[in-house]
Amino acid sequence: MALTLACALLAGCGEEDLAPSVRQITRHVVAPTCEDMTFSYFPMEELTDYVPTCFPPYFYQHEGYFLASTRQAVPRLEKTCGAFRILFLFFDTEAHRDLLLQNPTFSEQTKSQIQTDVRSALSWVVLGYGPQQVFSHRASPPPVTFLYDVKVSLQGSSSSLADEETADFKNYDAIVFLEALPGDAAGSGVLRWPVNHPIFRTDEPLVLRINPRALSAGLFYNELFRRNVPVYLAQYHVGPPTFVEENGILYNRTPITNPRNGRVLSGEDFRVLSDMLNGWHDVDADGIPECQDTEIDARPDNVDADWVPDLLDPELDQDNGPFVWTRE
Ligand SMILES: [Ca+2]
Ligand SMILES: [Ca+2]
Ligand SMILES: [Ca+2]
Repeated sequence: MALTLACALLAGCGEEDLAPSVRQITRHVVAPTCEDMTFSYFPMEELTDYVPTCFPPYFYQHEGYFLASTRQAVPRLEKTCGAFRILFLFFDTEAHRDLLLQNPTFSEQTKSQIQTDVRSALSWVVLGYGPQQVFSHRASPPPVTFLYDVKVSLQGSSSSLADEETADFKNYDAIVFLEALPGDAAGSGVLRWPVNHPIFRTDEPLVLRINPRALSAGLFYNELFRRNVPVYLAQYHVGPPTFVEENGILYNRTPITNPRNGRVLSGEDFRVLSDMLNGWHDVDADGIPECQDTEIDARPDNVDADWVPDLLDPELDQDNGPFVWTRE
């Protein structure tokens, strides 16, 4: 009975052709696959975004990007491991300095230095954003290092940037604009610069925004990495919207189900899924995280040798995972 049940839960159980022992992984970029470069136009609040017609409308149903043909998740950073060169660009206005002074993570010494030498103060702040601090929610950081530059612009906001101020953007993996956001939001995930360019234009720089009042190592992680990949896979079923108040805080507890096995995903499942889609998980337990692993071994708990353990996997005959890492 136990074996029958195990087979019932593992779709593909007993089907040899679904269980290759080793698969080669090749890295690709998204752009070259998108041959149809006709854009649809969507007004999105203050932003204007262009979505190529070869991309699916999943974008509005889920947080994240997916390919229509394979429904693979599409990351927006082209890498999630390795050495990252990041520019913090502060827009030096009185209002933005006031927001910095309200930042609860800054020391009194930093706050007094903000008044006299804001670039130097911010340089000291980001010097403290090492991998241990940025990934403090994990037992150990993934294979990521950071090199930071800090610059100050006398423009009021990123919308007034002159060409000469953006000329060196191409030297960075991402540029963090430190400025106020619409609706007093704390941050926004990465976008291509200029912002009306499509996300897959890999020749354009990536920028993100953080409110100076909210700048912290944790928020920097959230905007650069966590929001870089989908929160859940496009195939999952989203249940009726459910909000629960606990200790005065409203939590979104909408059930998300893996349609293949009926599993309702837990908070821990989502945390692991975010790691997996960023390539930091080690699904075949060979000691090499997926973003550096050139071969994924099939295992009993991952018969299709993709990036997603079968418990969370919506399809055992599909390669589920980000598009930059696909099969030969
Ligand atoms: Ca591995
Ligand atoms: Ca799998
Ligand atoms: Ca799969």
